[in-house]
Amino acid sequence: MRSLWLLLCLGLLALSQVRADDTSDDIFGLEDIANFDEDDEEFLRLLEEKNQAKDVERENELISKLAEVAENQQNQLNNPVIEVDPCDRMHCGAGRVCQMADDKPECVCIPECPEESDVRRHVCTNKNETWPSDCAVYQQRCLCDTKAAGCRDPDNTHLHIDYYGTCHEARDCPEEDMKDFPRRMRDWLFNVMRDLAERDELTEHYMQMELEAETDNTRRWANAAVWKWCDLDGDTDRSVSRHELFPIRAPLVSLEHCIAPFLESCDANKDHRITLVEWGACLELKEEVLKERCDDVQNAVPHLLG
Ligand SMILES: *[C@@H]1O[C@H](CO)[C@@H](O)[C@H](O)[C@H]1NC(C)=O
Ligand SMILES: [Ca+2]
Ligand SMILES: [Ca+2]
Repeated sequence: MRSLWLLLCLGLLALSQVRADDTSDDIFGLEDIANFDEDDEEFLRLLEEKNQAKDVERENELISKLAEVAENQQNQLNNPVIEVDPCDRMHCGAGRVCQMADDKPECVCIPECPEESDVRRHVCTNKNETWPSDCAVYQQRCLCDTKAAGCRDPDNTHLHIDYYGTCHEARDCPEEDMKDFPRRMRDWLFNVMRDLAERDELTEHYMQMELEAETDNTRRWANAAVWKWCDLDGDTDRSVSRHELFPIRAPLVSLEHCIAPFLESCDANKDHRITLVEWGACLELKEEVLKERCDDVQNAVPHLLG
């Protein structure tokens, strides 16, 4: 069971790295876990692999960047001509890759996306259309942004992923399920945080908060809630926008029918942003236990990589 939490949170992490835009029925709660079939586990495993590959990519990028800086310094001492692949320095957005054009690096639409045969890799867009993969959606948007031949509809400049999985009818979240949802969500967040701590994948600051959550029952859920809220707040403006909810919402909509209405309910004043006070209230945590303790270091590396 523990390993499933792990897979889940790694899956979420994987998706959280797709800081691009915007998206399976029961993940939380122990009974629901028992309903997970092997295929679901396999899917989550694939997400984990994708995530690990991304991490490695990121690390490699960082290492090569640092090596490049060192090399440049060396070259400047030895030799005024610096030779670096200009594409190494380019960071193209989702659906784009770097290519040389007239000796200049340029971001172009990704020519081809990997074939996806797994229906769970399908994505449902804001236009309620099923696309074969997230890559295909980003590629399409790029083609439309650049007015290229492959653009199927000029409107597709606004195409984004609403959720992972094939498009389906909106499912009801029965009142009894919704009532129990905050508790399940709290437990789930705590379990995710604990698993990350066990794998030594939290920053020092969040490790400390996890330890506190383990040892002090009054802090157990509060610390996990604060951590996740900080984690979602990618731009550190101390509020979670709709866009920033993507990593928690998109992968779960098809799996967990209450997640969408739950997240809607968190934005109590409907200003499209979730403050820590709103987040705490919708998780049914007392305001006095919620202290904003974000670790801005968590976002330092991605920012550095641009
Ligand atoms: C989205 O598409 C699905 C299947 O294609 C359909 O069942 C559903 O009613 C559509 N939803 C909306 C909001 O149109
Ligand atoms: Ca924010
Ligand atoms: Ca709000």
